[in-house]
Amino acid sequence: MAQISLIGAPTDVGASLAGCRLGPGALRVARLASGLRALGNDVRDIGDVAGPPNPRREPVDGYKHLPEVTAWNHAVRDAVAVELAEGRLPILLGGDHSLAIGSISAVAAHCRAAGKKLLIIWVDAHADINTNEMTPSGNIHGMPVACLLGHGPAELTGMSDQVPAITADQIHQVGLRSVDPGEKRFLAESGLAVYDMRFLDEVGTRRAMTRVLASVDAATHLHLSLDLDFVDPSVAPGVGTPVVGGPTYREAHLVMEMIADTGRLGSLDIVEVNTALDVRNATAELAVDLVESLFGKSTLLRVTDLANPPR
Ligand code: 6HN
Ligand code: MN
Ligand code: MN
Ligand code: MN
Repeated sequence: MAQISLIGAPTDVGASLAGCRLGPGALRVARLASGLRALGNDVRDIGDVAGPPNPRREPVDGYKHLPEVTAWNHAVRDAVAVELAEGRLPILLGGDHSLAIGSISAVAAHCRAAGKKLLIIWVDAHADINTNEMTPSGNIHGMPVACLLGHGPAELTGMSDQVPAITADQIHQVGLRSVDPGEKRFLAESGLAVYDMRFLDEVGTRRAMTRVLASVDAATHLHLSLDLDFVDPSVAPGVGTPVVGGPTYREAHLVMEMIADTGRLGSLDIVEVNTALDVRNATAELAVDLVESLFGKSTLLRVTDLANPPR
C-alpha cells in the first residue's frame, strides 16, 4: 500500500489543441482518489498547482510558449519534490506531456539523493524526443524526452540537480507508432530502448514487458509516464494527438499489471487527457481503470495477497 499524493497541473501550454487543461478535473470526476483508496492506499489530493494561461502564440525559435511551459514545469517540479521528500508517491495529473520535464527532473534528483536506481517507462504513441530544430509543430509536449536528456533550452534542461537530468539508459519507451524523421535519428543515435508497436505485435505484450522490466531490482525507483494516446483511440478518444494502431484495453492493462507486480512504482504522470475531445469522460475513466491496475487491482487474489489475505 502506498502513500499517494495527487498533484493537478491544469494546462495545455505545451500542446497543439486546447483541452487537456481540463484533465485533472476529469480524472477527479472519474473517481481516481476513491479508486486508489479502495485498494488500501492513503491518498492525499494536494489540489492544482498554478501557472500562466495559454497565450496561443506562434513558436519563437522553434518553441511554442516557452516561458509559460517553463513556469508550469517549475511549479510541477517543486510540488513533486515536496511530496517525494515526505516519502510519498506523487501522481501528476496533467495537463500536457511537457509537464514530465518538471516531474521527472524532481524524481531524478530525488533518486540521486536517495541512492536509488531510476527507470522511466515512457508509455506513448510518440517518442516526444524532438528539438526546436526537428519539431514539426513547435509544441513542447513533443520535446520532453530530449529536454530530460539535455537537448533543449537551458530553462528546461536545467530543472534537475544536474544536466542532463537523466541518461538514455534510464528510459524505456513502449507503444510508439508515430515518430518524426528527426526523432528516428535521435533515437538511433542515443541508443534508447524502444518497444514500438511492431515489437509488441511480433513479440507480444507480455514478453516485451518482461524485457522492459528485466533490470528492475529492490533498489529501483520506477517512474511511469503515461500518455493516454498510448492506448488505441477507439478506446481512448479523448486525446489531442491520437494515432491508430495502439494497444487494446486489455493489452494496456497487462502493461500496468506487470509494472504493479514489480512493487517498485515510485511516481507517475497521467497526461494528455483532453476532456474537450472525449466521449462521456471515457478516456479519464480508462485512465483511472489503468491506474487501479497499476496499483495492484486484480481479478483474483495474487500471491502476495495469500500471505496477507484481504478481508
Ligand atoms: N504528445 N511528434 C509530434 C510533435 O508535434 O512533436 C507529436 C507530439 C505529441 C506529444 O502526445 O505528448
Ligand atoms: Mn507524450
Ligand atoms: Mn503521445
Ligand atoms: Mn472504474
